[in-house]
Amino acid sequence: MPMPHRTFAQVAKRRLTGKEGRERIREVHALLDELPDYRNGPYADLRKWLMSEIEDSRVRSSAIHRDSIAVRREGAAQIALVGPPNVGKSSLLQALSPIQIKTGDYPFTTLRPVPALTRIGGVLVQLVEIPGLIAGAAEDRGGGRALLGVLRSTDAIVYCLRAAGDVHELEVVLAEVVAAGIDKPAFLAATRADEAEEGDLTRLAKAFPALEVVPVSILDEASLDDFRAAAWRSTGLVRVYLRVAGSVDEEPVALQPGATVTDVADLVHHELGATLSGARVWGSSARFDGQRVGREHAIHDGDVVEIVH
Ligand SMILES: Nc1nc2c(ncn2[C@@H]2O[C@H](COP(=O)(O)OP(=O)(O)OP(=O)(O)O)[C@@H](O)[C@H]2O)c(=O)[nH]1
Ligand SMILES: [Mg+2]
Repeated sequence: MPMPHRTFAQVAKRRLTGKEGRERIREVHALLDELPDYRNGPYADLRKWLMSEIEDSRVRSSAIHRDSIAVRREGAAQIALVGPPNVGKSSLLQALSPIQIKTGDYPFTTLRPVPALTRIGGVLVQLVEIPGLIAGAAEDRGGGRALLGVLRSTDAIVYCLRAAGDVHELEVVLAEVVAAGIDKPAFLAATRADEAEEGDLTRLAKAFPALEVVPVSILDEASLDDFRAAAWRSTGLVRVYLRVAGSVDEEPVALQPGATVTDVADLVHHELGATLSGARVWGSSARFDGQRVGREHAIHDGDVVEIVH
């Protein structure tokens, strides 16, 4: 038997008294977990009230947490995941990396940016979940300015929306990003794609014509591979495999778009960059396997490069 709803409300209020910030939000989450899962009636009202408590606490506590929000960059590129709450951002991070992160069937499970390293085609890339960008974020509502600050320094953005979700929810987030003057390479992950209905993807593509739509479900390994590929493309980086004494390294190195053979040599050893005469190249930038090229030859993603002294 669940606790009568009036008693629950009293208990909840008592447990929240005197708690602020993260502590209060943690208590609200604990209460939500204990609340019977009715979709209508007094328990549903309690759920709604608790949800609004989370948002209010976030707004109130943003000032306190403002300076502890920075994310240390790691890996060859940093990609931010943004979107409305509860679309599965944390679940994606969890599916793509070894980190343990809290996920939950309610909004604002994640309260500050969470980084996770993932390996894409042999290169380490940092994904960062940016939680809780709400309407008014660009004016600092909900600590939005600091969250947008993290976004400002990333290399690319993945906008996340449930495939079956309401486009308006993402429009709100996009509007805040635009209002903050942030413009990055981006795509749209249509999350929880296993729950999608016919026509959902077309609907999203129509609503966000500037964004490539990539359906993804944590239950579908192939869709996670598609997500990785899209994430890699969004960085614009190129991968190069070094060939030394006839054998090719398994792990590629990552370079900025437009990188030349000299940049590759620089990565290996700075002096090498100064002294090389050229390289031999296999891959799409070469006209034939092992083509001899000069120092300024621009390499392509996936090329194999052997430095020639
Ligand atoms: N069916 C299905 N459910 C998913 C998928 N990804 C996430 N979920 C569920 O969606 C809910 C929300 O997931 P989270 O990963 O916590 O979402 P979030 O976007 O990080 O949410 P907040 O941090 O609260 O903003 C959880 O109940 C997940 O189990 C998916 O691919 N398919
Ligand atoms: Mg989350």
